[in-house]
Amino acid sequence: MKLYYSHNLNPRLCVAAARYLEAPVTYQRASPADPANRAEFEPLNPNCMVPILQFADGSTLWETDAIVCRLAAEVGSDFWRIGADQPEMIRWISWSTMHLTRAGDFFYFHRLVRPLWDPVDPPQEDFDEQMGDFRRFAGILDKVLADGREWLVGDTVSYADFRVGTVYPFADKAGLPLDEYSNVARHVDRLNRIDVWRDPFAGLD
Ligand SMILES: N[C@@H](CCC(=O)N[C@@H](CS)C(=O)NCC(=O)O)C(=O)O
Repeated sequence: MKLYYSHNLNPRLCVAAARYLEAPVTYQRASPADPANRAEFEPLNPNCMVPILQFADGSTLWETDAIVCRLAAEVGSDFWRIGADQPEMIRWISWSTMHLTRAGDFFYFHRLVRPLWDPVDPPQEDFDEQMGDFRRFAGILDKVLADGREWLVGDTVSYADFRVGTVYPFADKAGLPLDEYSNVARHVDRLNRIDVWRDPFAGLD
């Protein structure tokens, strides 16, 4: 299997998870957003985005969560929870996507990505509104983690932690005030103790 990736938000998460799982994939750096590469990537993923997992027969699976689900099944890991813990993990995946990461992604995009080609910021009110959302959801996560738990689902790290942590590695550069939420900051530290989370691209392009 081949995993196409870039260094951006979701592919970073996917590469970290694949490496954590020690999944049997080869890694291929890609720039699907480059107009010159559209014809190559549109058949692989109609969204023209990475990550993309390609199988030996040429077929593909796209979307980070689906790829991690597939790779965890491949290696038989409970990093992707099954059974009674699965709804709880799905809850955090959904919550991250719809709430914390959605608000954080606004800052990731407008502070790190969009300025590469467009210098014009959206109105300040947009930043204020998104920061209000980000703080609200970071506060909710902080309260959940205040019970002293190390990980979000059970006693070991799961994909719930990786998904909720999607924007953590970019927080400083994106100006996300995670360090003001002490329990979230501890979650950030715990994830950073995992080598492949801290540096998923070690040895890769
Ligand atoms: N919902 C998709 C989102 C994928 C996505 O947004 N990919 C972006 C990076 S975060 C992308 O391919 N951008 C072009 C690039 O990185 O070259 C997923 O979770 O995998």
